[in-house]
Order: sequence, then C-alpha cells, then structure tokens
Amino acid sequence: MSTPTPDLSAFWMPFTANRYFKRHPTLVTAAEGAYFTLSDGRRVFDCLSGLWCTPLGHGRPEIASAVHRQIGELDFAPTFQVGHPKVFELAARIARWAPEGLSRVFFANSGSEAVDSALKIALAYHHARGEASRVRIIGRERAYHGVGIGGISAGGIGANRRVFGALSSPFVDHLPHTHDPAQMRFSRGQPAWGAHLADTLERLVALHDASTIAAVIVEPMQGSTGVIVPPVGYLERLREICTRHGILLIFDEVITGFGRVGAPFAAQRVGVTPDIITFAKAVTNGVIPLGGAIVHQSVYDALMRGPERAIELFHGYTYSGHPVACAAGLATLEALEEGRLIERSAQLSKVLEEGVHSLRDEPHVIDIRNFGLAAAVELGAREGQPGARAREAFEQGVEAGLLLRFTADTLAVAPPFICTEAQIRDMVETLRGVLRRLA
Ligand code: PXG
Repeated sequence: MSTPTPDLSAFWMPFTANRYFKRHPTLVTAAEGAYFTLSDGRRVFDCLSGLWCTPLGHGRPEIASAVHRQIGELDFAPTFQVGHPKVFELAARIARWAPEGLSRVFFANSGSEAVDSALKIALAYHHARGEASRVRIIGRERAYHGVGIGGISAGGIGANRRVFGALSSPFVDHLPHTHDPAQMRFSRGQPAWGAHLADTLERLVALHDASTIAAVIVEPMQGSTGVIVPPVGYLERLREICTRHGILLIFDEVITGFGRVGAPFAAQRVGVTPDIITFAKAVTNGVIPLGGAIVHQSVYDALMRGPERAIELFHGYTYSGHPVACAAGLATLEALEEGRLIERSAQLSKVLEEGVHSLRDEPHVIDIRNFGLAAAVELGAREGQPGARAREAFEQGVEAGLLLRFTADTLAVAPPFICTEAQIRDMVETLRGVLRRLA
C-alpha cells in the first residue's frame, strides 16, 4: 500500500541537501521493531537505530502506554521552583547507571542542549571555586557536539563552525583526532596505536596555561564523523592529564550512552570516569526528546554554596525534565534492564564485528572500524566527487532493503539491540551486494 507524497516545499530539512531530497524524496511512514516502512510500502532495515536513538526498536508498547498515561495524569509541570515526582525518579535511576560518583543529573531536551549545559556547569564550577579565569574549552578535531553555540565551539567539524565563527567562543582549542589510517586501518575494536595523541593536551596546557582551561570534552567514540574508536590507553591518559591540572573531563555520551558500547556508558566500558557525562537520544528510545548531563557529586557540591534561597546555577529550559519525556525515560530504562538488552548489545557486537570485517576485500572498501554495536565501512572517494560513492551506496541500500547512514564516504551502522544475529548477518550480506554493484 502506498501513501501519497505531501507538498514538500515548506519544511526546511536539517543537515540535508534540500533541493536534491525534494527531487528524490524518501518518505518513512511507519516503523515496527527493527524496520521502517516507506511510503511505497517497502520495508527497510533500520541500520542506525533511527539516528542512534532507538536501540529498543520501534513501537514499544510499554513506552507508548507510559507516555499515554503520563499525558492523562500530568501533561506538563514546571521544574523551575516546583517539581514533579517522575523527574526525581528518573534522575535517581540514571545516576544508578552512571559510574560511581556521578550522582547529580541536569536535564535538557537534546544532545546539543546537554553539551551546552555541561560546558556551562564546567565554567560555573571553576567560578564558584574562585578560579574564574578557567574559561577555555578543549575539544577535538572531527568532534560533533551538536549545534548549540558551545557545541560548535568545542566541535571539530569545519563546516559546522566556519559560517558561525562570530557566534562561537574564541576561548577554545582542539586536540588532534585519533584516526590515522596508516596506523590502524581495519583494526577490530580499539586500535593499539594512538594513546600518545592524548599528550597533545600537555602541549595545550603549556600554551594556554591550566589556569585558563575549564574542561576537555570528547566523545569516547566519535560517532557522527564515522565511528572513530578510541585507541587503547588514550582516554585513560586524557583523564590523568586533566586530573593533574584541575581540568574537568567531559565525556559526550549522546551516542555511546545507554548500552551502545556494551556497558551502560562508554566510561564503564573503558574504565575511565569523567567528571561529567552528557546523554540524550537512547534515554527515551528516541520517542520523546530528552537529554542531560550527569555530574560528579563534587562538581555539584562546589556550586551548592551561598545563601540557601539563592539560585545556584543560572541555567535551565522550559522543558528541563518534561514529565512526558521522564515517563518515556523511565519506561525505556526499565525495558533495557528487564530485557537485559545491554548484555544483548555486547553479545551482538561480536556478530557485527565478524560480519563487517568480512567486507574487507569488497570493492572500494578502504577501512572498517567497530566498537560496541556500531561500525563503519569507509569507501574510497570517487575522483573529484567526495561523498558521491557513499550516497550511491545509501540509495542502492534503500533499493536493497537497508536504511544506511553515510557521512562523507563512510557508511555507518548501529542496529537496534533487539535485532537477531540473523538480522545482523543479513544486513551485512545485503551491504556486500550493494558494494559489489557500486560504480
Ligand atoms: N553530541 C554527540 C556526541 C552527538 O552525536 C549531539 C551531541 C547533538 O545531539 P542533538 O540531539 O542536539 O542532535 C550528537 C548528535 C549521525 C548523527 O548520523 C549523529 C547525531 C545527530 C544526527 C545524526 O551520526 N549526533
């Protein structure tokens, strides 16, 4: 059964080639489990769990009924000066999942807001401790921290920063990214080479002085720029240098949080505890927007000073801790726990690793990377047409029954935790067919 195409002109699509899309539209009209249905009735496998945000698969009845119940009971309540029970419950539940010590949760509505909140908390922390000169943020090349002003300042994607320079913070610097194909091409999981790249932080400290640096923010695994996996020992070394210089370490876990890398957070997977973790996406299984920052007790405590009736942090959103989002979050975390889905994610990641690395000798493949239940297949760019080959793979993927994600010439997959081993193997075999048909 096919659904008629509406007038496409009014919606200005985000991060999309609007004119091209509107001439070649792909419309998604329904979703169930690990599949989307397109407007022409075809089903495609949801290779990236939405945009990394639906690990439990689509159409979960327990989340739908929690949301429905919540709207009937309390559709909105402010969290400025008053509270409602579910926001406290969800904060406590998230804190229970977080590494030891990260016990305070600030809510926002998206990953971008989560990042901006975390950066503001870092500045406020140093200010409260009498170190107001610590205003500089250290990000990393190829980092994606969303599109807020803080996020683009710390982020490392030229196109996201270039036009907006006047709005972004001048008090930033960047670590080098860790991807060196000559050293790590086709690594399985964490590359053995590259821990020393963290030492650049020492050079940035020497250059700017620790007294000007508030925080280092990194994605433990860089997701949106093509699954760049942390070298063994790299995050450990960043932690050590930050601690030595009184710099806060922020892990942006908007993609890696809630099981994607086989542990509640990447922090636990690699055994490194940051001072702040940002999250969004999977916390509600993508059903209702929600994000936030999980903050170490000591950072929170440093701000709980001054007169008891005074606001400690001048920051927050109308929808910080929206009751409907909290209901969706509680139902999602309950389902992740009940279904032992993080263990399942870890289990499936082995099948994904075997599968994607079997594509090594297929046409155009120049690198394959994987970490947890996420992987990337990088293709050689077509002469003078960067991105064209991956776009063709994306389009052929849809024809073959896969909704892939591409960035430049890299294809990314991060299937839902509820899928079967057979579905992952099928996804890989379908992708193999697509690669063989590429020009
Ligand atoms: N931090 C990280 C690490 C992200 O990956 C954000 C912040 C921003 O989140 P919001 O909710 O403001 O979009 C992100 C978002 C992709 C893709 O295809 C990745 C993201 C968003 C859209 C697509 O890899 N990451």
